[in-house]
Amino acid sequence: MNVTRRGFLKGTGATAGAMVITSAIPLPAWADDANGIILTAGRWGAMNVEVKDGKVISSKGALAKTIPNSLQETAPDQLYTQARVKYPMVRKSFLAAPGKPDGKRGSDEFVRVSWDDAYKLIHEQHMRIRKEHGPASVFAGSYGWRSSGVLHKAQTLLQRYMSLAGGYSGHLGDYSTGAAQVIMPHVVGSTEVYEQQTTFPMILEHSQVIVLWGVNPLNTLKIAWTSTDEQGIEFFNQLKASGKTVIAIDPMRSETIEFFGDKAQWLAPNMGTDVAMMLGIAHTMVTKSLHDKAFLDKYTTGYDKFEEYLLGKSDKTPKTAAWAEAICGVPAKQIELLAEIFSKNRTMLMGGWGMQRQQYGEQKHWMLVTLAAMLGQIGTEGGGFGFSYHYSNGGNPTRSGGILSAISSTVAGGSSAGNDWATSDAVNSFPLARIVDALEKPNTKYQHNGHEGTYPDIKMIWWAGGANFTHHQDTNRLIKAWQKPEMVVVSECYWTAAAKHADIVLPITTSFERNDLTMTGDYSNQHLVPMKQVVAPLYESRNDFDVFADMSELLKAGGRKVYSENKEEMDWLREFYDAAQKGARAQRVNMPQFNQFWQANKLIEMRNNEKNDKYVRYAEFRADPIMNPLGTPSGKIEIFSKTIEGFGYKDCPPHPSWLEPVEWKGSAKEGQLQLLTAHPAHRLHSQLNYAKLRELYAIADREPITIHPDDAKARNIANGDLVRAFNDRGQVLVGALVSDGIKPGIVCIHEGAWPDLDPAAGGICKNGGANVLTKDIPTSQLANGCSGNTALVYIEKYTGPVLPLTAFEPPKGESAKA
Ligand SMILES: Nc1nc2c(c(=O)[nH]1)N[C@H]1C(S)=C(S)[C@@H](COP(=O)(O)OP(=O)(O)OC[C@H]3O[C@@H](n4cnc5c(=O)[nH]c(N)nc54)[C@H](O)[C@@H]3O)O[C@H]1N2
Ligand SMILES: Nc1nc2c(c(=O)[nH]1)N[C@H]1C(S)=C(S)[C@@H](COP(=O)(O)OP(=O)(O)OC[C@H]3O[C@@H](n4cnc5c(=O)[nH]c(N)nc54)[C@H](O)[C@@H]3O)O[C@H]1N2
Ligand SMILES: [Mo]
Repeated sequence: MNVTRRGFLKGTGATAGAMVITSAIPLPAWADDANGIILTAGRWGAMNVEVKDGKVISSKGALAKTIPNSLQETAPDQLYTQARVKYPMVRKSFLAAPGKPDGKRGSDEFVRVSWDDAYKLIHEQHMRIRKEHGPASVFAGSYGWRSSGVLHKAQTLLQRYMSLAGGYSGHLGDYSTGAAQVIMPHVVGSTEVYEQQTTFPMILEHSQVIVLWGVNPLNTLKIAWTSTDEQGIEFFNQLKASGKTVIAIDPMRSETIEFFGDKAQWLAPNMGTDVAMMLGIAHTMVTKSLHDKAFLDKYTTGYDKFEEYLLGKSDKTPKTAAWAEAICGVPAKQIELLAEIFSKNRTMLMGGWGMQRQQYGEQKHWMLVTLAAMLGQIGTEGGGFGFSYHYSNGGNPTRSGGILSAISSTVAGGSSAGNDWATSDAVNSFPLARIVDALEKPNTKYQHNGHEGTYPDIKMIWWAGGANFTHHQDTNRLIKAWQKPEMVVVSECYWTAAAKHADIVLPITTSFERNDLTMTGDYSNQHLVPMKQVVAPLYESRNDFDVFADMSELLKAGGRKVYSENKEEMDWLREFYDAAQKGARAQRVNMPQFNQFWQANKLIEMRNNEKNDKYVRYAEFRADPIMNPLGTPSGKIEIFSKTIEGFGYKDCPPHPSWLEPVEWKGSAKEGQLQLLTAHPAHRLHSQLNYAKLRELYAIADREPITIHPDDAKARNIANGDLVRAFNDRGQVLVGALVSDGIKPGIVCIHEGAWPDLDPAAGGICKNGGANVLTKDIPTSQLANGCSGNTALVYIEKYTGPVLPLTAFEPPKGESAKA
């Protein structure tokens, strides 16, 4: 099959010949159609996509692996689901009276319009709003896991357009590590969460005890921000075979703990009580003199003040193992044993992020670093702590070779390059997870990391590449606040709840309908993968790049040229590739010429670097803390932070402390359970919720809720029952998964099910969207992170009317002709 002959590249800007797939391409063993295999990639890795007669039949991972990755099989679903947005659509009453909020977002019908009419409508309202209210009233901080790629970067492309238009309001931080990424620079001088870790080979060679503290790598390593290099899950598989001691601390028996089986010890603390548990371990260490005083003296500051708290000298409460047991529910004997095991072995504490996505989340990672400092193994081979082993294959060594550059949020050179356009970036940025707070309280002051900020008065929102109706806490509060702006535009491939709550929805291509490039492994940069277009854009979908380039033309004649820097898709890719090739050459790694690479339909694997293979985080600091100080004010690990003390935040004291969250076991009323919203195995957040994979996990056609048998029995709930989970923020319909794999008193609904609220049935979410129940509060004033794991709920057997699922159905008016 000669793909170009189908002519589907027409108008995408791809150069002729770019997509010629010849039979000379070496094929993976599973393929039987020599002409139809196209290499591309997603967050979930490099994929071979099988095309027949212009239609995608299947997709499979392109890298060898031991453990299959379910997400790689979803290409046909991604393209052909009924949930695709097919045409530009406008909310009926918005079309009748643009720019006048009427409280109907989410309940109105949609009307199909032409692309030109959609552009014109957006442009006119955008210009009016900008003129009346200034650039800060335009929110373009659009967050989310848009598809992989260095060109088709939805947010960046949106911001590039908004910069040309004169600036916008943006965001600070993210939902992932909101708390940790702000506290860690105060403690160790870097964010830690997005950094290369002591490598997997070093762990396998040197570590004796590996602690999985709230980490579920078998799930979370299925994806990476760039594209997974797939080495992380292989590492955990090797770790399992190694016979090393693995201890997993998690309120739920996660997929990872299941995977390790009897090769790991599972300890289940109550949710959100890890700081108490760690304090119990620390206290035991001090009383048994197991802590490394020399390390604490040489490499840390403020331990003495922390020890006063630990021993109860400052607050009359010694943080003994028995004290900890009463809070975390792990027996004191086990806590004491952990102190012995950790301190007498080379121990690596791997910390996940779910536990910092909670009120006072900052304390978790601070305390874990403090514990590691007391163990004195930071900077040793295989010892210390690591906060990115479960993410983007953080322990895979960095390769030698080329790294792709990417499109930026401002046009090259800006005004200095001779165009008279402002290249203003964000004019006001506020902590991302506070967006509903900002909508509710425009022009109000807030605290963030020692600074005072002021929320903008948001009148226009353009969201591209994120699913904020799934990702944000307290959906009902969000729905209300979302009625306020004068215009909401959503660029989407699918009819997500966010799209259904917009005024204007623009149909965007999936990554299979355009050309791009990606590296694999956020730290390793192991492969460079062509993300080839696989099929023609479906329906009237367009690339984000083209949408914003077109919109730029409306800003000013010639604007498309300025936006695109006069380069189309393949020109950009060639440029990014050439930059990588140049970088590779500097490291004496050869990469083929772009044309040759693109024709070959093959990825490039970068060369191993022996030095990087042996990378040990903090080794240089350990070797010489004077010459290699940390980026903290003292240059040392700060167990007490004078900077944070100076902020005077009651919700973030100057040393790691146990603080009781507003909603947790200790504050639960009779019948209330704690809600865990872990990340899902067969989705990336909300992405792929519509896919066939859903059959692997859905119960009674709903998102499952994991319930301990004791909690189920007390409520007369059986496995497979429909369950109503509720609190004063909302209610959801879920399917009961009764299992002893969760601590009693806790239930889990994985984040990411598409909200499907039914106004006719009391607003119940028919698809089990976890965030209908969660609390929208900041972790603290320090970081203002997301607290999606802070919530109490009631559950009961559902006995109401049958409520068919509508989550994946397009809204009313979708198929109407323009
Ligand atoms: N309760 C609770 N809530 C949570 C979490 C939790 O643990 N608990 N986790 C939080 C975390 S860590 C995160 S990162 C967030 C995730 O939140 P998001 O990143 O917003 O979630 P995704 O479902 O990945 O949404 C990505 C969206 O981009 C769309 N998209 C994909 N490609 C393109 C493209 O090329 N162009 C455009 N325009 N759109 C595209 C997809 O269709 C999808 O709707 O959720 C957060 N929310
Ligand atoms: N398959 C898949 N992979 C993903 C994602 C996805 O949605 N699907 N999301 C990606 C993104 S954006 C991110 S940010 C990362 C998320 O990575 P994480 O934030 O680490 O993932 P979570 O599932 O929220 O939490 C990890 C584990 O912590 C446990 N946990 C939760 N609360 C507590 C607690 O209070 N104490 C203890 N000890 N454990 C607790 C959970 O039960 C879970 O097993 O994953 C990435 N990888
Ligand atoms: Mo995340």
